[in-house]
Amino acid sequence: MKTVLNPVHARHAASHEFFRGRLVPAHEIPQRADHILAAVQAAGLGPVLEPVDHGLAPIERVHAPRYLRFLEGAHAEWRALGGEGDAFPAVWPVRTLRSDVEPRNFAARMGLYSMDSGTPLTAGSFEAAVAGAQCALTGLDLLHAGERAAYVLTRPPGHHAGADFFGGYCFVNHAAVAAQAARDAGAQRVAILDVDYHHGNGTQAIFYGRGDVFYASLHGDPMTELPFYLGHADETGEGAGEGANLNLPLPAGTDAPRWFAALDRALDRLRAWGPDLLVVSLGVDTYEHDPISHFKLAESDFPEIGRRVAALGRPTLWVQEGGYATEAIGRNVVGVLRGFEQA
Ligand code: OKP
Ligand code: ZN
Repeated sequence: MKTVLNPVHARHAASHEFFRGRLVPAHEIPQRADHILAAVQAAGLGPVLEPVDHGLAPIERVHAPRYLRFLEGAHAEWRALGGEGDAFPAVWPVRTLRSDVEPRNFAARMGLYSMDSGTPLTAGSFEAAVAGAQCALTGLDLLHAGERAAYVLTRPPGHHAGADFFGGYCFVNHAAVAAQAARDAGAQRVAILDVDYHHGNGTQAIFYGRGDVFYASLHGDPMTELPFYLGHADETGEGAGEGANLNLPLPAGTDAPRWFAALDRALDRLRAWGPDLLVVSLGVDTYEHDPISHFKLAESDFPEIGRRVAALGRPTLWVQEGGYATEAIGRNVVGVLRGFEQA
């Protein structure tokens, strides 16, 4: 399997994140991708390619142009106002406040375009995230050229990013950009399977009213896990999208037998729906030793994910999302991909 590596991922390098009122060392760090790359090479998974630049147009098919413009200049604005280090939002337009008017004040715009204070915005965040989307688009090109699968090795992750907001460590929704680009290239039905520990609220919201892109996710129950305000089982899509969204929230402590039972439910639905192409949001923060998550998959369980996804028999784009046990992340990711290849 070919890997498309984001060559500028390390330009997004947060030193700290907020956790229980304190700044603690960031979890979402460049070393994550370094460990994955080392494992890809050690396993001889296949060639590692650079992305081809597809420009901003395919990203604007998913993200609001005014959001992207804000993101591009946000860190410079923060610095110009005397902000030090990474930028964080402090105020949000919650219920009864207006989000249709874009304020001039910088802090107000930070809040308008974000979901949480847990996502440090650094000088290179925009560049790294946009390059991640280019990797996803390049991976899609590989499928169009006849590859059975491709792996997009990028960070920061993407599935929490909505059409016009960042959050949950995410800025640009790479999986959504790829799914939309696949539709624009002629695929009639695209499925996104999200196996990250967290619900991909951004991806779900982007396609919620559409019947041409199915979003299926198994994840930590939002009653206790980020993104908290989306990801419940009763969210089944709306309008033309009714029936094209599947959420399988699972309790903390979920072990491999129960997790794979949920994966099979999701795969059964996708099989019945019949996608032309599959995008997998591949988070491995379901790992038992992940520092911020609470599922119980062992390293030896990850290849089985690849095997079961392979049984769907669709061209598959694997897009990297979470996974914060940095030392193990490479083995877990490559385990999935080799399981797929050997199936
Ligand atoms: C992104 B992805 C710990 C709180 C963590 C953010 C989690 C984002 C996960 N300090 N909050 O879905 O892996
Ligand atoms: Zn996650």
